[in-house]
Amino acid sequence: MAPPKNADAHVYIALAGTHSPALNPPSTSRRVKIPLLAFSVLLLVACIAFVKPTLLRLSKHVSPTNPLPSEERPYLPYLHRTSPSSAPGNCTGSYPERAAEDESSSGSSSPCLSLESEIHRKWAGQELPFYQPKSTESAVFFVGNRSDSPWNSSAFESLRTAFHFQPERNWINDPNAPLYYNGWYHLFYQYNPSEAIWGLISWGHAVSVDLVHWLYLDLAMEPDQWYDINGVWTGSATFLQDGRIAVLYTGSTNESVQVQNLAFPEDPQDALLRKWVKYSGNPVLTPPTGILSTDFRDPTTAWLGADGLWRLGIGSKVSRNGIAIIYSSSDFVNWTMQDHYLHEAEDTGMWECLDFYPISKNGSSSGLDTSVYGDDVKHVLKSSMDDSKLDFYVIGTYDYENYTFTPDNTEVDLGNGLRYDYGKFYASKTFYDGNKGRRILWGWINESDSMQDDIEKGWACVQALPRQIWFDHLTESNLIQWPIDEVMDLRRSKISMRHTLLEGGSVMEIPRSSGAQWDIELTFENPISNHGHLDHMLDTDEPYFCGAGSAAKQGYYGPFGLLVLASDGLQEQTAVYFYITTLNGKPAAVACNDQSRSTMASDVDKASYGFFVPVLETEKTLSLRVIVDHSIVETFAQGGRVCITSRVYPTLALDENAKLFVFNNGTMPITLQQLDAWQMSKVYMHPYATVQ
Ligand code: DQQ
Repeated sequence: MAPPKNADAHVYIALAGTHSPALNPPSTSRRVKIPLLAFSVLLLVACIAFVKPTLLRLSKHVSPTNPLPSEERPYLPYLHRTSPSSAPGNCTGSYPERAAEDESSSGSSSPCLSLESEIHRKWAGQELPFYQPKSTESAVFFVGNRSDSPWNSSAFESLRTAFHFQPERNWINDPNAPLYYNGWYHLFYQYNPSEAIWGLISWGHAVSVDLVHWLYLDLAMEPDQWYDINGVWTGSATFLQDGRIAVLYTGSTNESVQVQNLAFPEDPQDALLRKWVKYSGNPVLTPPTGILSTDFRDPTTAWLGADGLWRLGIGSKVSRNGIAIIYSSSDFVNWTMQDHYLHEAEDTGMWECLDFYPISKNGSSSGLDTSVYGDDVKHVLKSSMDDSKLDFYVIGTYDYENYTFTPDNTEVDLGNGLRYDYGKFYASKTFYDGNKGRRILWGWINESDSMQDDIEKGWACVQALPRQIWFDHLTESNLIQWPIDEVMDLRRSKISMRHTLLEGGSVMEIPRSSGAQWDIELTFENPISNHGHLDHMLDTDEPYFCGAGSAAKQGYYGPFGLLVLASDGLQEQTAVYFYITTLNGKPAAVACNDQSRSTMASDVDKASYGFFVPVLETEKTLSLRVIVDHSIVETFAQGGRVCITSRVYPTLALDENAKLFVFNNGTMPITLQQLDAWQMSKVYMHPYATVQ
């Protein structure tokens, strides 16, 4: 067997050693040595046949140079390939009250993921497909139907996150109007103060000095006017030229019509912005002619145009086309609808939670305030797709004179192109942090378990960690997202591994890795750039996609990566990994979070999420950062080019019973160049009143 190029020398020295007797001439004592040798070989075979499996079973894991035979890999109970269409669980569903309707219209057998795409474009020198969901797909909402729960109340407590933002109890959804004001970061959020399911929504409110530790304040706004009596829905904050903060939000009226309302802080001297006053002339906008009364919501942060007028985007749809309606105003109260849409995309359904902002072309990680424009600036338009519950973004050029937006590549648009996150991440919103000169993204992570479990837990949903966001000037086609630096302040004790060869089919427990709160950074050698032409090793002409159970699919290079929230016996594990596949005849890397073995419980979402990762030819390593917080796994692949968030509910891998493993389920060895894993501390998150 010829060693693959660049493989670790010591492995092949060991192999060569087994052949060495044949290279030496027999000595005079050959007759004595041959039976001895035969006996030794027999003894060795016996050991391998009987002793090693026993030891392996006892230790439950293997060292990187002693991979388990494939039939004994405890982490591969699903060696057969599972296609997306046979994904377990059902991923249909929507808001609780619409679940039954969705169930009947889409059918319980609708695929959780379908990643087919006809659209290809050059992405970092590679032809990568873009994400195109089927209209029935919903990666975010899972509505289960459990009759009894496998968790008791203490287990539920173990599943609650330690450093993700979440109210003390009940239901949270979209982040609203994030802002920085006089020393405080503010987060408002869609909140049902009465129960752990979506319902009559108010604006929850919390403040922080570092976006990591939080103080809960009283509700900022409640449904108490005819124009928002059915819900104070999503909205955004804008700093006016005189420094005042104006909030525009959607109200669901007494007749369930969606209208836009204004509100201002009662006392601008109060840095905590505790009291809000709704404008007496509300609503300031009602659905225009031709727009359904329930398809008009979620105003953006406003920006100033070249003509000195404010501009504002609102999500809607016309027939099946998603649209961003654009308005202008000189006083923030009287708004005029423009004669064209900011943007429109065919057959994408209702657009929710629009976001529109500038980014620096030069790739600086600094952010830009929302009204900045110029030759050095590109714009990002984000829409949350009501049909699929997926957040798509598109990068393009905004014409400040004519207030039109043109995607860089007109073939790749909202609904068929880039996503912020290929897992559970929805209704996101950015804000410009004037404190540190950066743009920060908040996104909502929904549940993976049943509504009944949420009611029993008494809480549901969290916010993803705030991510700094900027343009990737290396690929020139996507954004980079990275947990804000303050998250690193939560890092405590560290475990490191360096230059570890993982044989094909091996899995290795990371010593001293008990715990469910981790920030892990790891890099692997990049087989694409390090091993030259891999054509003969690409097992199929079909690209690999992250389907349910996909960590069990054995390729040449991959899957390799990390098992997190893994139980001792590996009955439970969430695999986060790379797989080197083929795309248009060339090698390409896919990153996935596979939830299919994340829990012994049934009736939770067990889909696998992920996508192709742009990797430059010059990049010699593949990197993952994986943040684990009890029931959340947030993955940032290749420096944040692709992000994948999972919500998983183990029954065994709780708290100190959760462990970390590295694994390589490919047939080729792979080198883990570096792994650093930090235990993360719990954040301070309490009502403001209790610290007075
Ligand atoms: N959530 C809000 C709406 C928005 C939706 C209601 C998105 O304003 O469209 O809670 O999750």
